[in-house]
Amino acid sequence: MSNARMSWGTAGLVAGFAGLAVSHGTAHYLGRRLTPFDAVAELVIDVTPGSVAHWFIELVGTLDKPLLGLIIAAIMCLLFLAAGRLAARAWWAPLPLYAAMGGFALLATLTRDDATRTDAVPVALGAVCWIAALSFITEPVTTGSRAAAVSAATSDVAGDAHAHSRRTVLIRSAVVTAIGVGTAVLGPIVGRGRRRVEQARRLLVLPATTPNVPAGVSLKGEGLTPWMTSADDFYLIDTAFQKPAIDPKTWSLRIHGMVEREVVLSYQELLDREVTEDWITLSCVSNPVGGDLIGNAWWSGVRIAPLLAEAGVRPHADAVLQTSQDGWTCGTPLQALTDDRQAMIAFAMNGEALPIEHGFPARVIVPGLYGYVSACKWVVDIEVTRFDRISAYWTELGWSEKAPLKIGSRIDVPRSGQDIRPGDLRIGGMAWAQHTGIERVEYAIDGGAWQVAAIGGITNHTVPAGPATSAAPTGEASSAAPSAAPVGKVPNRDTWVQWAATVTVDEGDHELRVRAVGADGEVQTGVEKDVRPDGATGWHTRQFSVG
Ligand SMILES: Nc1nc2c(c(=O)[nH]1)N[C@H]1C(S)=C(S)[C@@H](COP(=O)(O)O)O[C@H]1N2
Ligand SMILES: [Mo]
Repeated sequence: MSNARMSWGTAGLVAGFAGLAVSHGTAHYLGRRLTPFDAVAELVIDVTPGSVAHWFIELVGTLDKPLLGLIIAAIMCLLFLAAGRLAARAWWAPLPLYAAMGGFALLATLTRDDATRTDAVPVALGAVCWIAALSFITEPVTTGSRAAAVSAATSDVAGDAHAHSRRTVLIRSAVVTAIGVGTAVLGPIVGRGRRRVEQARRLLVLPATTPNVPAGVSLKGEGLTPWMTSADDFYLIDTAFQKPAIDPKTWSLRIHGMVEREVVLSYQELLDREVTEDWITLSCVSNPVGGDLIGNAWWSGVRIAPLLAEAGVRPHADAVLQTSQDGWTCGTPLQALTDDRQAMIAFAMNGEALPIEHGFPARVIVPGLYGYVSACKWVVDIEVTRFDRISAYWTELGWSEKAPLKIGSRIDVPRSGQDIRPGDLRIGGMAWAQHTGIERVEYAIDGGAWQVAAIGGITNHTVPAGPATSAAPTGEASSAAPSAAPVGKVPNRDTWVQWAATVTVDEGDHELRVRAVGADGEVQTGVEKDVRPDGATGWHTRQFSVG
């Protein structure tokens, strides 16, 4: 009996340490400062009262940290043993314990000052490993013991079955241990590549200017989304489980296909060309009505049109197939790359080298198109071709071949669940009509008439010339205008705008809805369509209660 308890406990230990090793390996692989284990130790240090810490350090001197590590490790051993024994009852019985341990590690990890969402990955993988490894190791016993129980009743084959499942358990434990040790050893080695690239990236001095958010684009209103999206807050969408870490020294871009002469650019050759910079809003086709898969940044790069002209595009070409270093592809209409818009090979975002996950060292940005047909990150190959000869990653999966970004608008305030009192209420959000520009934004309360909201930045007309100050605190349409941006550089044609208004609300339940009108007169449709196959439509509405 105690033997059986032993082996369940041992299985728990093996699975537990494998999970720890996997979290360790991934944390190092991802170049994190702390492993989840380290983070737990830091949290313990944080919450230990000063007097206790002082007493402990007096007692053990500089051994304090190793000893703390040992204590935590000992507690974890007990918990791993317990998890193993729980598994003897049912495969799911250890789950609450694992969830509690994983939850605690997550809390420890995410409360570090320098934590980012990436820090959650090692914790999650470690926890998944606990569950998977424990059920993998013990599966022969659970099935075997049932078989043994059955056969024991009829014959003496039971002993054999038992020995057999024991052997399988041993083999499986060895496999799990090997995976754990392998990850722990390989993670840091493979991860060094990414760290080297990150270092190279930080040392780069690029011909990119630091963005100046244009005067007047930001309206007053708590909870409004910042007009400029920081790189950290910029949504991330890609198919790469491990983001390509490309050394700019080894990067090159090849432009070929239906051209007179191939063009190949090294990173330095790209930087040496004429630089273009612009505010451009990028959105994902999967952004649902009211969603946040959209962001606005200051991009620095090299215009694609002159590059294509240099290559000499042959007649009958109508598309460009872009390929990333990790093999992702997208098809872009040639016209969007050769007309007057600022389609570029971008190397910087908000004045700094592209972050690795946003496409370092270079990606494509095309105003007016959804990301999946235009914004290839880690781009290495641009093939001039025809739509009838290519198929790209997402179009193969049933998304549209062509996908211009649809006019849209979103409510950010009031937030859901916001505490609202009767009286004046500030409402607002974002609106965009890419490569056309926003003419106006309208809102309606409780199905009433559409009202015109204030919009940030320069509006195309409707707004009389006013003093060059930032926007009106109350958000009257007429006072939300002025700034000194040169004509033709209106930061709204290719960017989103903030909209806001102040409304008076009385007690009870209300509904707010919003719609945008483009500079070409297009009124955002209220017809609701799903994101598939070429972008969602419909008015964003928000229910709120006042009381
Ligand atoms: N190499 C590569 N580039 C890619 C993708 C991808 O999966 N792989 N996803 C695209 C999609 S669907 C979008 S919406 C944008 C998102 O860019 P971001 O992650 O920098 O916001 O990148 C595009 N470029
Ligand atoms: Mo996307």
